[in-house]
Amino acid sequence: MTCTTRRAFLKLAGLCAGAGWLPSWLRTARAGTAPPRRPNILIILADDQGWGDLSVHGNSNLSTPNIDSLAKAGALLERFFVCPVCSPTRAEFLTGRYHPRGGVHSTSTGGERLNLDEKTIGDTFKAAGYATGAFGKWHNGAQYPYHPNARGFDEFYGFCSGHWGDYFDALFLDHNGQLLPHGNGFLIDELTDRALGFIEANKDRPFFCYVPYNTPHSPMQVPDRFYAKFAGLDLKMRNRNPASEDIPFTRAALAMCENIDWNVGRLLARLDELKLAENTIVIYFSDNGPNSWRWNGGMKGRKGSTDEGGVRAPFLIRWPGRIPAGARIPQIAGAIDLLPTLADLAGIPVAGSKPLDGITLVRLSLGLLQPVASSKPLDGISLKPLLTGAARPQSWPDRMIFSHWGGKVSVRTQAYRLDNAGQLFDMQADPGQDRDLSKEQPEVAARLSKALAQWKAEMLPGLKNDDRPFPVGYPEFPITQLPARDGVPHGNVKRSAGAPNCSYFTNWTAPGDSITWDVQVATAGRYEAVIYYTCAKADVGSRLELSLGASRIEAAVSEANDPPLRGAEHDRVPRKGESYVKDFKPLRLGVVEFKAGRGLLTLRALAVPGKQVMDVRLVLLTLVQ
Ligand SMILES: [Ca+2]
Repeated sequence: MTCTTRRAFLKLAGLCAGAGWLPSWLRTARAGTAPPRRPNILIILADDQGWGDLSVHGNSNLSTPNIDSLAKAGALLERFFVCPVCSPTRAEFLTGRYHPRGGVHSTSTGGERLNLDEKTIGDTFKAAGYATGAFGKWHNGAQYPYHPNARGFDEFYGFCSGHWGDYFDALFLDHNGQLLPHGNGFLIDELTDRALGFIEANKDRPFFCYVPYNTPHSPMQVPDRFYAKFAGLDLKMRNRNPASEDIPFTRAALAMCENIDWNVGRLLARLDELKLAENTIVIYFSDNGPNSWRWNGGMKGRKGSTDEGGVRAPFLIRWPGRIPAGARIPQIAGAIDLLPTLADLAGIPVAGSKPLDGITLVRLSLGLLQPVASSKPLDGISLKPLLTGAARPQSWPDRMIFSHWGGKVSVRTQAYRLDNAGQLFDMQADPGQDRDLSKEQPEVAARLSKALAQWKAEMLPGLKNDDRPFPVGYPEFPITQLPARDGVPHGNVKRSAGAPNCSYFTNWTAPGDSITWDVQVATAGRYEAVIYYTCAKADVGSRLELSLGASRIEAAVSEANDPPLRGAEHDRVPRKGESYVKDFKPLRLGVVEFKAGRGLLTLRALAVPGKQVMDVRLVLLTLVQ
């Protein structure tokens, strides 16, 4: 804001105050009293929980009273849309922008990363003076400055990958970049404990607490006391094609959802105990459709699909006294709307969102608000008028919300969905997408087809041409984790599972084999190099080398570490893509000097006396100077 503009608004504010027009809090602020504290924000995000996996939506197979209570005390958005899979939804929530704009094109091997020139909702609230914390599955980049600690979150506890291999005493969690040997108890309970600690520690200042749980995503693990009810349960409500349903999987998923509900109850109870409930906005939603065929309101599609069942998610929001209790909001909305909505509710101006209203401009002019650093144009809009009841339904714009994954795109309006194949569905008369109307309503189909083609042309070209290296070596964040997920195997080396996310490298049998990471060293200097490994006793004695450009360091494998695989003993149904895990131990290679710049960090063996060198979970590089 220029000085002239600021003076103009000060004058306006003075006139308004003189006319008694300003709200009472602003008048008291001008008289020297502090304005009311901004609302705290608590956002709980489930992973692979479908719209149908809540009792508030009519599923009598399970009971989710704590989550449901948010709708009783606040609002439920009946048509809330996210992406077909995890990382793009998180990117859209974080930025208020469609995920291709931020470079997210995959769920692993670096394609999940959110471009560094994007600003996040964490940046927005941190800049406005909030304490910010994230507790759970990040899934938008692991290496600093992709790490959540560089994306606006003061505290992070969880993991950055798309899934984790074992939820009990989980290995290798990340706390502000520090690698933790193992966690404590069932992961969702532990993440909640951490979030509770954050809330308590920041109870006297505004906080933004993001709790992205990683269930009911597979592997299907849940404590006995939640599973017992479902172990032999006769499911009353089934998928629209019952023959497609994997009943044991459904039972496990529902038990995991009840565990989430129990933890949501713990969070809400703590807000009550701390007398924060009245001034805390609580949101609950999920990141994509259900991860199996189970009851989902008769909708077509599941996780991975751009049809309604793949992208419609639960969305509940509570702010006592501000959002009318029991509101049901039929207007379509999406994850792209959360940044502008929450900023608007908290009175934080965001560049790129809708034009600022007069009150906000006055508050800016008085210095009561700090404008957030300029960000890029948003795709989402503020839902505040809908949530507070200020909007007249007839004046709300009929929007288009686009869903994309893997090159497939569909578009939703209030009345229709045009699917990836060009079929048109009346979503009010035919919510299950059974009857294509594209021939009967060609003008609607043509209008939506044109919009969809424009969206594709704007968003998708070049999206998969990902040439981003993995950054290493920032003095303010000296530890870089380079997991197997982000490496490339060569020769005989294989991944331990089809999904790279929590995999390790195995079958490293010959000196011609290697493992590489495409890295960008930000700071020239000395780095301590550590490999997390396992090695059978009979294979001890290999010699290996880590190199980058002309720099290299050698080490010998002198100690066996041969723990059993973990995970299967906790699986309620056999897993498919995810790797089991092991208690990998550190092998310290020593200190090596790297130049700044891009290169291939390479692990290779110099001598292999046994059957194989080792299994490798990750390389840890720490800038020591
Ligand atoms: Ca997910």
